[in-house]
Formats: sequence, structure tokens, C-alpha cells
Amino acid sequence: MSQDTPSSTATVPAAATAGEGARQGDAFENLLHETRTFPPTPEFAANAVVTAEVYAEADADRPAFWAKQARELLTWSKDFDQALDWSNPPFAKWFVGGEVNAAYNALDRHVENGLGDRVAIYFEGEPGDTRAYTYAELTEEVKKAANAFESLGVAKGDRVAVYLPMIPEAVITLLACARIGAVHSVVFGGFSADALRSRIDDAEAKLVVTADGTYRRGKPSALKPAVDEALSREGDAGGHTVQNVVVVKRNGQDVDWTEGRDHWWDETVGAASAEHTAVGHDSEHPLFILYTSGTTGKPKGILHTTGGYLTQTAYTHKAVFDLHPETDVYWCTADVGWVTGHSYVTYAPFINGATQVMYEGTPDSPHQGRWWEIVEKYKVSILYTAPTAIRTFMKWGRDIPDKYDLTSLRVLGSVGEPINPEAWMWYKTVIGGGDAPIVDTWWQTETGAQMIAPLPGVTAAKPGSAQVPLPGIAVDVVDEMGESVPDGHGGFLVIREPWPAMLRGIWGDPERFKDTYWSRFENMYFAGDGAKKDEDGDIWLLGRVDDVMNVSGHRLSTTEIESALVSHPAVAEAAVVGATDETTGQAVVAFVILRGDAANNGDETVQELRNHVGKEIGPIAKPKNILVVPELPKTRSGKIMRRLLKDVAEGRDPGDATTLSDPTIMQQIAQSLRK
Ligand code: 6R9
Repeated sequence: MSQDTPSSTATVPAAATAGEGARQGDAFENLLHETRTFPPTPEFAANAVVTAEVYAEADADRPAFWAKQARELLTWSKDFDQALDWSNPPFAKWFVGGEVNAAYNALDRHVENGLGDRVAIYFEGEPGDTRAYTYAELTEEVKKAANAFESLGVAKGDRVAVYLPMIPEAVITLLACARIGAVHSVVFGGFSADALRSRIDDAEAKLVVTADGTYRRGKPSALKPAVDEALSREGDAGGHTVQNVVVVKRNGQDVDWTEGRDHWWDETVGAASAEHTAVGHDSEHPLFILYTSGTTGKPKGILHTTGGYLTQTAYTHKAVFDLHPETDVYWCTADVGWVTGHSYVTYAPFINGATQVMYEGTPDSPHQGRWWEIVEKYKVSILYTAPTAIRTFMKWGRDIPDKYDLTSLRVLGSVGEPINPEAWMWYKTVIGGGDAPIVDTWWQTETGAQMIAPLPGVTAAKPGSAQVPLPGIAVDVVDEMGESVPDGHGGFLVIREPWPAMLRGIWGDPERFKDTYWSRFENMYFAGDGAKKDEDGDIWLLGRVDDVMNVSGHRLSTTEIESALVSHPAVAEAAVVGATDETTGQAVVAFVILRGDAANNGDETVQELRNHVGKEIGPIAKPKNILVVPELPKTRSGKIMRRLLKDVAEGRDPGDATTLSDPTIMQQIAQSLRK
């Protein structure tokens, strides 16, 4: 560890008293001693797309500010009458009465405006195959897919489950759904058949779009078998709702085939007509559902609608990345299975007419310079990635990126978790060559679009801080009572006013929507994150204050993994914590009490349990460590004290254990782990 790596023994910030999970805040205490600032260079500021006046303009009248963006950035087939209807909080309606088609805005209109020959996607497959799509070509593919899906009986409002790797067909599928008003629900390809099935059932999907497989570290990796398995089993309610499965041929591996249900993409989409007229959908028409982990075991289907979502994603993409679509080459490394791959790969870049790079594989395939080779090859100018990736590259050493010409890079984005100052500085100097501004963007699946981020031509950036709410966004940090904290203090991150890309609810569960986000503080959206305002009023994110972990920027619920563990016959009880990890931000650590015989077979059982979690949820949820213990620390009311387990998992002496029902338990645990 370098000298200024945030120390885990630093004083607990105010936010940490907020909840057990807030102990993660310890690791970020040192962030608050960070005083360096990096103002934009005069050249950058002079050419910036957005200047400082926007803040005042937006503050003067937020709905009017967003209405202006909506009309500037989108082509409406019917103009809206009202910017915001907030008469029934927390259910917002944006751009009421307006009609808009997402795919028309992303594609057709650029072709109509003479930009048909501009490259929309430079695709780079993991094995090295490449494809480029111009806007004209991508429009044609989306029209064909829209016709093909309609011919398979998919109509406006129907749900389509998408289980695809990071290939152009993924965005083609999503845009085709949006075009016909079908609601896509992407399930990350790393999730298991069980997870896929429960999401198919919850959304009652009619169609599944998948691929035979993809490539992972040079090897074929299958997807279709998980779909077959998901659809072959008894669901909670018996049968399933899926009528058809469309399969993209990607890695050529053998697949099982269900006649009548399964259709090759090449044949179905390939044979479809390239004529398709897009009609406007109501501004509040559902665009997609995306499942995300919450504090309970059951993932929530986050619902987003059309007009507001497109407006805020497009505006932030332009303002935060200082997008000059004629000259920039943009690359967001997120998978389409996550919200970043929706907002900042599938929608905003195309709405803004940008040229983007899409890469299928892992950063170390076939060598650890693969990303930098891609940056050099396509002259990428805007890179958007996650701190966990930066920390991995730091570990591999600067020699690797130093071999490539990275001078095309002029804006560097970060998302998914707090970025520590060391990683921030490394990103800026080694990857950005010193001058390129870093934009640390805070947002969530629920917020739909970026909410807190510096503006690269305006803000003097601070390493490790997302800093300022974007224009038109009302973020605050409040104490337990919901009172705004003064500068220099910590608390809970909240959003005080509705925003265009906000979630419209949880699929099929309006009460859960209110309980989860709107009940902690009156009239405020509670994000689940701790944060601190520094002396300048800039915001520093401190990590989750609930039972949600963040592993490599992916959200995982402790409860969900605990349920998976106890569903195994060998496990009597389980508790899961997210332990601070130098590379992945947090790592999953599980404490389990084994039943009878299994206890004598510790090592084997532990391996079996890891695989079991992989099967139940997906490989990303596999615990890094599973520690077999005789007991779990519980309060007198029976609540597991994860805070103490986190201390153990992070190698600290557990803190105050006096509220335990049996204060000797921590010693028993320590003893069992020493064995
Ligand atoms: C976009 C995305 C959301 C959670 C969020 C927070 C963490 C995301 C962050 C960040 C600090 C940033 N998070 N960006 N924390 N700084 N720039 O990641 O959505 O997968 O829903 O995760 O991620 O804890 O609450 P999602």
C-alpha cells in the first residue's frame, strides 16, 4: 500500500453512524484531506460545449431548463404541453402530452440530416474481428429487427428479455424494441439461468433475444444453454410467458434447438424488410426495465420511461463529456447489462450523433494492453470507465499503457463507485497525459442519468470527488432528521426535486417504490449512499449506507447472497459483508455456520458453496472468501451485526461488541479462524 492510501483506521466520518454499511466510509476519510485542484486548461474552457452560466439558468426554473433541453436535443413528433407534472408525488410525469420515438431520434433523423455516412459503431470483437456500422447501416438493421420482432408477435407494451454479450446486436435489439414501443429488460450475460428465469417471470417477457455465446479470455463462453435451462424449469407460477427465442450466431458453438420457439437472428432479422416507419410514443411510455439489487433478497425491476430519460441522458452526455460529435470518438466500456450500458452506450451517444467504440471482451485478452491498443487504433477521445478497471491497470503497471499512443484522449470519465485519489491521479497522468480532465460521475440505475459530476470546461476538479450536482439537479446531504448539513459535514445523500430521468417506479410494485426511496425522509428521494460536503460545499461520496455491496462497480445485495447460501443443504446460517478490496472496491466475504457432517469437510464444502452461489445468482456474486464459523454475532433482538464481521473480514480488531447477545462470540470466531 502506498503511503497515502486511505487508511482503514481513520476516524469514522459522521455518515458512518448512519448505518452498518457506512463503515466503508472509513476508507474514504482520507479523501477529505485531499486539497489539490485541477482547473480546466484555458484552451479546453474556451472550446467547451457548456459554460458556467447554465447553473444559474437551471436554478432559475428547473422544469423550464429541462423543457429547453428536451426541445433542443430531441425531435418530438408531438410537442409537449407541460414540462413537469408533480401533482402526485413520488410519481412524476415529464414532458406531458409529448410524443417521441427513441429509435427515430437515435438513428433515422441523423440519416435524414445528411449524417448517414458517419460511423455510429466501431465494433471490436474479443478474437480480433471488427465491424463498423454507419448511421445509415445501423438504422437499416434496427428497422429490420423491429419488423422481425413484430412478425414474432411483439407489440407495443410487450416485454422483451435480452440476454446478449457486448456485440452490436445488443444495441440493435434495444433500439428495435424502443422503436416499436416494446419494453426491454436486459439481463446481464453473467447472471445464471435462475436469475434469468426470475426476471423473465417478473416482467412476463414474451420474447427472449440471446446468442449462442461469446468469447471470454480467448475461449468460447456459452449463453444459449442458460436460456434453455431457464425456460425448461417449473417457475414459481408454473409455466412461463416466452413464445419465441431469437438467437444471434456469435461464437458458432453447438446449441440445442427447440423447433417453433427458437429462431436464428440471421434468418429472422436477416430476411425482414428494411422499411419501417417509426411512430411517436407518449413521453411517459415505458422504455425499459432493468433489475438491480436492493437491500432485500428480491431484485427490483427499475422502470424508466421515454421523454425525460432521453433528455437527461443526452444532455449529460453532451455536457459532462464535452461532446463534439463531429470529431470525437467516444468509448464507454460498460456492458449493456448495466445501466451505464443503457444510458451511455445504447441511447445518449446515438441521440447525440456520436461515433462510439464497442468492445466485446476482457481487458487482458489477448494481452494486458488491449484497451490501449483500441484507444490508439480508433483515436478514442472520450473514455468512460470504472475505478475498478483503473486500479487493475495500476496493478499491471504503467509500462503497458506507456507503449501506446494515447494522445487522442481528451476527457476521462469514471462511474460505478468512489474513485480514490491515487487512482484518479494515475488515470489523469498515465492515461490522460496530464491535461485531460477527469469527470467522476455519480448516479444510479434509479436515477437513469448522471446527477453529480464536474463540468470539464468549468469545474476545478478535485481528485476523488464527484463535486457538484449537474445543472437542473437538486442534490443535498442531510442528517438523520432530514436537515441539510452545513459544509464540512457528512450525512445521507438525497435528491430534493424530481428530475427528468428518474425511475418511474418498481415494475409491478408501486408500494415498494415508495417504501424504498421516499419513506426515509419526507419529500426527498433517498439514494442509499453516504456523502460529505467539504468546506467549499463540494460533494464526496462515501459508499452505501445500506446492505448493498459494490463489487467492481456492480451492485450486489448481501441478503440475496445470504439467501443463496442458506438454500444449500450444508448451510445452517450465513452472513455476508462487503470487505474493502484494493482492486474491486469491495469483495464479497461470507461467514457460514455449517450443518452436521458438512462441518467436517470444510474445504470441499466451501468450494461447493462458491459454485452454488455462482449457479443461483451468477459468477460475479461468488464470495471471494467463505469463512466457516461456529456462531454469528447477533444483537439481543437477533439482528446480525455485520459491522463486526466486516472488521474481521478486513483484518481489524472488531469494534464495540457489547451489544451482542453473547459477547464472547467474537472471540469464538477469531479462534475458529486461527485454526
Ligand atoms: C451508474 C451506476 C449505483 C451505486 C450508487 C453508488 C455507486 C456510482 C459512483 C458511485 C461514488 C461515483 N456509485 N457511481 N459512488 N462515486 N461516481 O453505477 O449505477 O449500478 O445502480 O450503482 O453505485 O453507491 O448508489 P448502479
